[in-house]
Amino acid sequence: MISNISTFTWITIAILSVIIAIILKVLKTRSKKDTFLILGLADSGKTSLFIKLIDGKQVQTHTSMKENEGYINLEENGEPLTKVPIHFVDVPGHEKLRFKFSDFTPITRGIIFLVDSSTCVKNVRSIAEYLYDIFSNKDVIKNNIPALIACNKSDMITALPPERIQTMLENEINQLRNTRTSALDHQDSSSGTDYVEFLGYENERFKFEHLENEIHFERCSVNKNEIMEIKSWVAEVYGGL
Ligand SMILES: Nc1nc2c(ncn2[C@@H]2O[C@H](COP(=O)(O)OP(=O)(O)OP(=O)(O)O)[C@@H](O)[C@H]2O)c(=O)[nH]1
Ligand SMILES: [Mg+2]
Repeated sequence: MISNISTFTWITIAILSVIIAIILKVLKTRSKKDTFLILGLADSGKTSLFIKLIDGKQVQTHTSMKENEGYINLEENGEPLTKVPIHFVDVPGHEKLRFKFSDFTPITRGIIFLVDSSTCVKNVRSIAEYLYDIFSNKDVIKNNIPALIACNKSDMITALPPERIQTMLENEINQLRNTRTSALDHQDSSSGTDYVEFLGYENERFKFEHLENEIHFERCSVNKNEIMEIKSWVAEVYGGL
């Protein structure tokens, strides 16, 4: 009888240990920050980039209604750039769908934000608003998530260079910061639920370099397969080979 009980106890302990080990492994995998997000307004080239990273092909894309995600082997001229495949998530840029990006920020290692360099003048407000939401996201702040602002469609004759885009966005975010924070000043603050993150330094015009997060601007053209800067940046942030 005694030996039966102890056998039963041992089996129970063994089963429980296996279950606990599995739970811990799942939790660890879930909290691993190894995802790269591909964000940006609709039509900026996110899905084109996602597909190009997978197989180097250029395909006709349509506006996305849901995320594309997958593990991709990053390589250049047949040479791997990282030891393991990288998890990428392309989040649709449609205004009503883009908020989904925050579902992934707890597991995000880096953000690739695509800008259409040929239409960014007319879209500057929307781009700045999206960037404001990203850089005030609590995970992006807490985990100091780096971002690459990839100025796409550089093949277009109307494309602006990254330096011009950076200055234009800094000016726009500066204005947006004033509007967002002053709108709050005029609200009844008794509810205490509204909170707007103040980006950058107080009493100084906004600059990307004032953020804690590392931010780079690069030009690229997904259609012309000029995406080496994006791949190298991902490999560098991930830790390379
Ligand atoms: N000229 C040029 N066109 C590009 C480039 N990259 C993408 N495009 C085109 O831009 C259009 C939109 O590309 P998508 O990849 O579907 O854009 P998206 O960002 O996924 O858009 P949503 O899914 O609506 O958020 C397509 O017609 C692409 O062929 C580029 O480097 N140069
Ligand atoms: Mg898309």
